[in-house]
Amino acid sequence: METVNQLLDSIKDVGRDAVRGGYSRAVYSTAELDLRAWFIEQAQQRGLAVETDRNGIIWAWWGKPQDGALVTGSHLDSVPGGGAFDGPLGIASALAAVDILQSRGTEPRRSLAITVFPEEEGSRFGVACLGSRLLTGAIDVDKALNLRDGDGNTFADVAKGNGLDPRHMGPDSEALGRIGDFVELHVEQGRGLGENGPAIAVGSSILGHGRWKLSIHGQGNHAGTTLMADRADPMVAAGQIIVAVRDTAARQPDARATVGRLTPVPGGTNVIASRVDMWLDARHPDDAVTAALIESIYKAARDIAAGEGCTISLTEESYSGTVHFDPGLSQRISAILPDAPVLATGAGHDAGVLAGHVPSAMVFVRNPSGISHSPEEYVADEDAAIGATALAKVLEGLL
Ligand code: HGY
Ligand code: MN
Ligand code: MN
Repeated sequence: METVNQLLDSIKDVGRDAVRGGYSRAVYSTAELDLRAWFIEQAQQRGLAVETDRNGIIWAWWGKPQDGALVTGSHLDSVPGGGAFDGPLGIASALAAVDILQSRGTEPRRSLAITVFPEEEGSRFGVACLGSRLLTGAIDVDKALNLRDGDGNTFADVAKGNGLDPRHMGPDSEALGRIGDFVELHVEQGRGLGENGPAIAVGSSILGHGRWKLSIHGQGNHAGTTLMADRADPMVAAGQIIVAVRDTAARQPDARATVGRLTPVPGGTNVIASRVDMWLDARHPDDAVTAALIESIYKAARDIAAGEGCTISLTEESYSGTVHFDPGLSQRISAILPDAPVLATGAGHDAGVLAGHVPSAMVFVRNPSGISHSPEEYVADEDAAIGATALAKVLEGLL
C-alpha cells in the first residue's frame, strides 16, 4: 500500500523540463508513455485488470467491466513546463483510494474503474480533452485524426505508432455505457481554497472555454534591406493584437482571454516574418458573451492588421460550453464530504466533457497559491493525503 505522496514521489523525475522548468509530458511522448506504464504497473499490483480502449483511454478495473460502473480518473499528459499535480494528482489519489478501500476489505457492490484520458491538455495536437471528446463523439473523428503536432505528425499516425487503429477510433457507446458515475479529483487551479481554506472542495461547474487560431499575413523580407516605411510586418500587428485581446477581455467582467502561444514564420532573427500564427484561449460563464468577445477581438485584430498592411484569418479549434456538474451526484458527494465547500472552476477537464453524457462530478484539492500550468503549482503532502482519503470515502459511499 502506498500513500498518494509516495505514488507522486515515484514519478517526480518523469518528464522534467530542464529548459522551461516543471514537466513537459505531451501525449504519447516518452514521458507520458513512461507514466502510462507506471500507472498500468501500479494498477496491476492492486489486482486491477487493465485494458486500453480503441481511443487510447486506459481502464483499470476492480471487478469485471460492466455497465453502470463507478469510474474515477484524470490525465497524465501536461502542458509544456507544467506542474507536478495537474492530472497525476487525480490518478495517484485514485490508486491510493483503492489501497485504502482494499485495506478495509471493501467489497464493491458495483465495479470500479480508474481511467487515464489521453491529451487532456491538447498540448500536442491542439484540442483539449481529445480522448474524452473521441469517446463521447464531441469531436469529428476525421478532424481529430488529421490534427497535427508541431512536427507535422498527424494524430492518426502517432496513435497508430502507439498500437491504436485510427479506423476504429471515435464514439464508443459501449465504453461510455460502462460509466455509471464519473468522479475526477484534481488539483485546484485557482485560489478558491486559498492559503487557509479547507483542503478539499466539491466542483459545481466548469467555465465555458474555447481556442482559436489567428494567423496574421504580411510580407516576409530582409531585416536589413527593408526600410521601416516599406514593411508589412505581422509581428508588429501581433504585438498590438495581444494588447487588444487583453484590453477587450478586461472590459468584460468574468472574461478571460489569453495568447500564450505565438509562432512567427519563418522565425529568423534577421527576417521580417511573412506570417504569425497565434492561439487565443477565451473563457466566460456565458457562452454568448464568449462569442461576442471573440467577435470584438476579431474586429480589432482585423483593423490592427490592416493598419500594418497585413491581413488576418481566425479559425475556431475547439469550444466547450459552460458545464454544470450533475446536481444529484454532487449533492451525494457533498453529503459524504460535509465540510467541503462547493467551488466553480475556470479550468477544463475530462469530467466536463463526460458531463454531457453521464453523471459527472469533481473534487478539488487545495493549491495554496492557486498557480497552475506552471512549475509553481503545489499541493502540500497533508492536503494530498486528505484528498486521497476523501476520494476513498466518496468512492466507498458511491460503490
Ligand atoms: O485548459 C484547461 O483549462 C485545462 O487545464 N486543460
Ligand atoms: Mn488537468
Ligand atoms: Mn491543465
